[in-house]
Amino acid sequence: MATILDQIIQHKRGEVAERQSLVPVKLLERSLYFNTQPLSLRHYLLREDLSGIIAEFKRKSPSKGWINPHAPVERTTIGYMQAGASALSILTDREFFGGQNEDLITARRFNFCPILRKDFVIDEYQILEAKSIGADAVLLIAAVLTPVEIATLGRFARSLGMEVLLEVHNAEELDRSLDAEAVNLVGVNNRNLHDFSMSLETSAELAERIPNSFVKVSESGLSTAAAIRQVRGYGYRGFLLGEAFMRHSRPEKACAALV
Ligand code: IGP
Repeated sequence: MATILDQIIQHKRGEVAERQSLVPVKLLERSLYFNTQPLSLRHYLLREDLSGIIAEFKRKSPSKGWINPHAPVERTTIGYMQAGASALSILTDREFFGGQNEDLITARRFNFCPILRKDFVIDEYQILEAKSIGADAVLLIAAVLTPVEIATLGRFARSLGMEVLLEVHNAEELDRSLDAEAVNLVGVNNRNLHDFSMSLETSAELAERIPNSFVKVSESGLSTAAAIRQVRGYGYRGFLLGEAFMRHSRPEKACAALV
């Protein structure tokens, strides 16, 4: 049976082909942001004066359904940063997460901080697109990419000055995907994208297998300051939180309460 991840990737292939025929690479390269220097997510996460929190803007998800269809991007992202988040993660997938590129463009317009474009990257076109809308970093998900794809896509993003967060869920994905020239941050997803089961033990188990040259990010299922302290103790310097904030009508207030 096709898992949700298979469905997302299948849909994404069609979407990328469609987008590509609508907006050719030549046009992306002429965008305002194309020649600007991205901010370093790594540096922001390692700064001792910041929280390490990557605050996510996510309207819905396959595991939770609608989380928050109403919160405006401007107020939420500005509020996240004023609350003390280190960076933003913006879901741009429309079909499964209710996002759009325009959300990232809006967040970019109002915030000076690293912005991660959260989507399912399978093609270099999406990396050019990320750059053209002002993203500083892209996500590559090991569960849906071969080692060669990770190396190629990651190096391509790096060649454009962006940083790459590699997402893994188990030791096998980690061991086959680590490429220092393609990836500079490693995210351990506490949520299994195949069956949505969640455990902070995943962060505990994988921490020591990740060389210290990569900045470690713990993703998903974090909702309290205690949980963040716990994974910080395992060596993580980045903490990606979405639902814990977005399930409130004013997500930025939930962020302020936690930082
Ligand atoms: C945030 P949570 O449990 O705080 O809402 O999780 C983030 O980690 C999650 O949205 C996520 C994600 C992804 C979404 C992690 N990896 C890949 C889409 C694609």
